[in-house]
Amino acid sequence: MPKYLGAIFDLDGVLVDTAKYHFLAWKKLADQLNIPFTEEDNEQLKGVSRVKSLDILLSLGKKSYSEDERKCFMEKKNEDYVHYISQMDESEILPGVVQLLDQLRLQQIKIALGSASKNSGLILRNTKLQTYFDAIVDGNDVSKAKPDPEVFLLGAQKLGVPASRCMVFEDAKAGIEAAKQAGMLAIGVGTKKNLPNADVLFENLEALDLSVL
Ligand code: B16
Ligand code: MG
Repeated sequence: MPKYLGAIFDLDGVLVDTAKYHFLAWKKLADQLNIPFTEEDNEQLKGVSRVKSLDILLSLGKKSYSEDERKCFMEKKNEDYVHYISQMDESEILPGVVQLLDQLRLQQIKIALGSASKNSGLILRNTKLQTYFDAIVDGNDVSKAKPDPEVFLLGAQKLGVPASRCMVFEDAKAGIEAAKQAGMLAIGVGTKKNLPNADVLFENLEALDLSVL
């Protein structure tokens, strides 16, 4: 019997590289608000919710705004982001992803999405990845953002697999914390420097060897 019966995938940074589009959309807003914002600053926004991303951006500029203004900023940012992701296709799937999903299917391991994004549906449709997923949980389904484990626990529940038999593929520190708090195997996709707490680490999914898990 395989040790793991469920695999839960983060979206941005694991299956596709949408961080570049988030950056372009936040950068446009930052420029309008005269907030200096670099690609390095953008690292802090990876894996965290839209609301938290705006908090970080505004704190970089030491600015504060009313609730209505903040709502309007998030809507504008999302409009720009959706414009970019509307043009995505299969060519933007990261290396090794399809091979890994095929391998998991062959081994009858159930597959779920566990993303903070509220735009996961559009991305999965455009990249034609959605057919691989037995369950989808994203920012529209949860009330607590990563590092809270809610998104992954709900994923496991939807798959009908105990948390202890699930593995999570994540590229963000907050996501690794969430997976560990959920009692799942936290597989980091990235570097030791960015993901020091991952249980297992691979540079990218192409480098992943399922047999070592
Ligand atoms: P949206 P993930 C996260 O997706 C992104 O990494 C993060 O940068 C973004 O702020 C968050 O989704 C919310 O995205 O604005 O589309 O709802 O990495 O959890 O798949
Ligand atoms: Mg991510």
